[in-house]
Amino acid sequence: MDFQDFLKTLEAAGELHRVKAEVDPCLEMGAIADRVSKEPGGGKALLFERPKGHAMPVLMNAYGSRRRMEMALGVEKEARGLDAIADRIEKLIQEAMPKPGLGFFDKLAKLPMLAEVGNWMPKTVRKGICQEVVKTGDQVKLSDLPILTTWPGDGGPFITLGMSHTVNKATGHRNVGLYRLQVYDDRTLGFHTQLHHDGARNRHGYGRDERMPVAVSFGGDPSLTYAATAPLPPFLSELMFAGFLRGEGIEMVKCVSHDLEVPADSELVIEGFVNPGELRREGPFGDHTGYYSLADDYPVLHVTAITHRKNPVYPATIVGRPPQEDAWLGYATERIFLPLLRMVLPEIRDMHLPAAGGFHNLVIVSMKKEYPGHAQKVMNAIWGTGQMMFSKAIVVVDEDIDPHDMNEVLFRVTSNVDPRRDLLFTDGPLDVLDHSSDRFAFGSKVGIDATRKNKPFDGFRREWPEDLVFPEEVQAKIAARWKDYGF
Ligand SMILES: Cc1cc2nc3c(=O)[nH]c(=O)nc-3n(C[C@H](O)[C@H](O)[C@H](O)COP(=O)(O)O)c2cc1C
Ligand SMILES: [Mn+2]
Repeated sequence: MDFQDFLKTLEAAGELHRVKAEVDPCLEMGAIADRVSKEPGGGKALLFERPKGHAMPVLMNAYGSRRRMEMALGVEKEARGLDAIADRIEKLIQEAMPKPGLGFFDKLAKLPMLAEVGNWMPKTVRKGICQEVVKTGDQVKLSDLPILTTWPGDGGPFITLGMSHTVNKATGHRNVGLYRLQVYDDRTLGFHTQLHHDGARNRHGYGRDERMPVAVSFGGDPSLTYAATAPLPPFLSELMFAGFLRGEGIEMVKCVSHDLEVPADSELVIEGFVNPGELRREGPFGDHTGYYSLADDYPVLHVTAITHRKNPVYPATIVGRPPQEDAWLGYATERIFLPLLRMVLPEIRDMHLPAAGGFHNLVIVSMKKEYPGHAQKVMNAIWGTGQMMFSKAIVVVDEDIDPHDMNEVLFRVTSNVDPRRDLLFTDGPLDVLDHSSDRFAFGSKVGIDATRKNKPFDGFRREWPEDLVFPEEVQAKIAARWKDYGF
């Protein structure tokens, strides 16, 4: 599926609203998308047909609902929706586990899904629609693109839904990450690769006099846009992960001004180089923390070419006070990454990253507690796992509690917790966008053990009261007689 197929699918499903009036990409578009994405359920996708001063239409809020996120990842017809992807991953993990008593070839024969891995790899092709129009040299003008200024205090216009392709020089691994890019002028962009992300790590692999090639692609199969936001470990390629999600490898074509490859069916590609050591003030930017992230020094991307298909659609998003479109990208991650987390923490039942916590600030997990310190062990493990290291507050509830039911979670936190006993304080890395800590990217964290303290190993000296539950026969009786009561 290319991006315009996705657009058609959205429209056929009644998920697209076309805005035919002229709309200014400076503030007006962002304000509309902010309001629509905050409607219950996330509102519709928005196609701005007439961006002021530009011919290229703009698509926003494309991923901004559960249904559209499911459509983007091809699971809208699955009963378990995004959890169907988690199920596939769980099955893969089980298949990959060594089975006792089987010989090597038996084992291979029993791995139908692992045999598919080859199909998920990206493939190189000679031509792509993303190069139907090629602009190099003096023809390169970022101002030709309908790039949004989303918030009034922003340092300028920002590209918000471009996927940055880089290569790790040491390993040859390709990385695709979704990073914002600030427009300085017609051929210069800020390259906002945050400290902890692979994009930043890749930059450090280039020598003192080596320019790092970068390509920023837009659109193509929506599964790659999601994969570019997913917290994959550096060795796991986003291209391959997107191939897994869509069941087929992505076709890649070589750039026109350097050797990187980009998805052949991209709407639009910006090619360029990052010079060694060159930094420039980037930001401020109204961010998904719900605040302006502070201006700081970041690498600069010098644009060498812009290529696009004949009638491209420009994809954009706005980030700001949650909930917004990106909450649904985060929701996909919550569902898809649960089985991976459970590989190392099988005691975890379920997990919830509430949108209000902006992905990192609040993690709620339900777990089966089996030994002294078990809830604290889970907290510490989460603080030691990939991008979950940023979690500022972790709430642990018992296995029978639904972590998505916020009323239930608050009930357990406020009633089960003895603050001096059940709060665990620690320090560690914070997301670079966090503003609450006095120090950059470092601060304190809290774990809240809201489990019942009724196990012998809890060392609780008084009696722990039981939950209030009516006997099943009484519940069945009143259900059967509900009409008799005049309801
Ligand atoms: C809408 C949106 C905007 C983002 N902007 C940035 C950004 O400007 N810089 C950044 O480093 N990460 C940004 N991220 C987060 C990264 O995309 C995410 O952490 C990803 O896993 C990083 O991948 P990497 O480790 O391969 O670089 C953004 C995420 C979303 C959903
Ligand atoms: Mn990565």
